[in-house]
Amino acid sequence: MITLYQFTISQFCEKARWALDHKGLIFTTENLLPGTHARKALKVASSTQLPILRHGMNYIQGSGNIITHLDDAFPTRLLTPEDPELRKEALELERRLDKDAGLHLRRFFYTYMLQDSRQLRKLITLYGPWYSNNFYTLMLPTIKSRLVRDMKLNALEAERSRLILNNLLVHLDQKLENKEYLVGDRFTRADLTAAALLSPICQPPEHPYHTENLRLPHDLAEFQDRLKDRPFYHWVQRLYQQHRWEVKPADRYML
Ligand SMILES: N[C@@H](CCC(=O)N[C@@H](CS)C(=O)NCC(=O)O)C(=O)O
Repeated sequence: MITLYQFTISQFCEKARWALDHKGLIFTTENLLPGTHARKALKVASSTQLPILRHGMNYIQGSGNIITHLDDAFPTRLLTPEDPELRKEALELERRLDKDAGLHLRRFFYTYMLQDSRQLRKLITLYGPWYSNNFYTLMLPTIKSRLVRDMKLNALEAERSRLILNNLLVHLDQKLENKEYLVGDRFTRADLTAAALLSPICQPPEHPYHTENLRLPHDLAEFQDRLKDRPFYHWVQRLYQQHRWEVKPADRYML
């Protein structure tokens, strides 16, 4: 039995979820809400961060650890290259992506999402429990100040994060100039990580929670518009089209 403890809209949870789907595994999800998630997480793991995967009696925390665990436990459709050089390259790139496309995109993204309380509430309650909308209407001011504190959301940090993200995007554009995939010649955890972590700004229609329907606040929408012709942007859309649902629901196997 496999369960993913997640926030539906988290990019790191999308990374873990995609890895589970890539393996063709049938799993259940437990959708937690930011704020109330901490108690649940600390019961089974050492910190409050999601995603956390429950596999039988084991709990694995962190999207990268989850991919490694899945490749060890289900060694078909490997996401980690077997060749030692390619494996090293994929893991190094994943580490950079986790930071630059994960933490920095998130900081930049939420700094601007805070400008639009309605969309912010819509985003964090997406597919949440029935009471989430009312709960967050009351809790939004508290949640906002926690987001600001935990993610260091302010204009200066957001600008620094935007520059770091831009460097990464230039690096990806260059890497993808004459290549289909980031490492070697097949889909690996580096590609999955890049596409999942960039999904908030690329909004691919194949995202399982249809985040493409979310209206971005003005500044963020303008930033997105400027990216739409870039090679990395098209590449993320293509990866979602070709690889996000490669194993069809009917062909999955249950444990
Ligand atoms: N390195 C971690 C990052 C996970 C992470 O940052 N999770 C965020 C959501 S995107 C989280 O759980 N934040 C709430 C908290 O830390 O309590 C991973 O790869 O899974």
